[in-house]
Amino acid sequence: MDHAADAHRTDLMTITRHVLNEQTKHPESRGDFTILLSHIVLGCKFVCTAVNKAGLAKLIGLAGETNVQGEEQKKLDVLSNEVFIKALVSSGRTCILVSEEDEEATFVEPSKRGKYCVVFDPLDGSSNIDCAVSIGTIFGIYLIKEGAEPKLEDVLQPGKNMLAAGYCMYGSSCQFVLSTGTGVNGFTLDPSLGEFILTHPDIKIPKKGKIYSVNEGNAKNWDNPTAKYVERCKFPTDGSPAKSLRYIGSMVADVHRTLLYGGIFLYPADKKSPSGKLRVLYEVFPMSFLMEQAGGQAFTGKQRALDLVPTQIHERSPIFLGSYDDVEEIKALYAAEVKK
Ligand code: FDP
Repeated sequence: MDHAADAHRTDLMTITRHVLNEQTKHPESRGDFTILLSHIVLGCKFVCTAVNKAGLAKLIGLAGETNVQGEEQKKLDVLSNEVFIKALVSSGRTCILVSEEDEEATFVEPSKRGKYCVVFDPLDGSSNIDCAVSIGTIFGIYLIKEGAEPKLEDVLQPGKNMLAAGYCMYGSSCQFVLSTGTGVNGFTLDPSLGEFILTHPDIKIPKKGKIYSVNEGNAKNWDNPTAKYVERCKFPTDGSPAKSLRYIGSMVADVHRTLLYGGIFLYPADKKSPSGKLRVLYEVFPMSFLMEQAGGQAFTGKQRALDLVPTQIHERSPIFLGSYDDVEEIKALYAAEVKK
């Protein structure tokens, strides 16, 4: 046995150690955020295990329910939602929970209440479950005013007011990506230790990318700026090489690749879905928060995504996010369209 190598394994930057280090920079902190995060991490580890076992355990398949978006719910969706609700309530640090799977927000009973609101999609990309493609959990965290009674308006805030955001991707490895507003860090689950280890410190998205990611099957219904942008990706007019197309159809996986390799992910509005498909609170905001923190941009076709003020918890918005220069190009196309 290589004892030196084994000893080294205990000197790793785990996610808990990382967050505790961050906490020491805020002397007023009582550790509430660290406790909340450890409960989110626990939920992710549980879902990761369930996702890995799904094919064998026959957990996949319809649970016979439809969710609030009218989509068929899979068993894993139901399970993941229950896991996160229980983990978040039992942390004793939350007061309002908004889940993609629940029509109404959950107000935590007063005896278990804390000051954080968590908006989340427990299992995003669920149409990919049956074929074992990467799926993930997305979350964003808001803070309520000290001593105030929690109310729905506390979660109907622009994304720029989020305190933290992140996702966990259940892929060929389990990756947890987090921003608390001071950059972005990526952690990989070491299954032998059951710990997320810092493997991608201070992620910065390349300024310009070589990949575009979109469901081109919707092209006939796109507006002019989106159609023109995608055309330029394929037939650039400035002498640059054409971009490659990569589209998994699972937001966490498509955004994760965009964050690491650069490029642009777009889910635009179209004639059939004038507000796009993706949900503001628990898809658009957390991913936009991470993109900006990594040096990229996120745009709705009209404004900076994080400036949007949602009026309903399950509201949707078009979204263009990724490398700074690539998003700048689509912004210019929309600005030109307005001037016409
Ligand atoms: P899914 O429907 O499989 O749950 O919002 C959910 C989402 O997946 C995203 O993860 C993904 O980016 C998008 O929808 C894919 O939508 P299309 O199938 O319309 O491309």
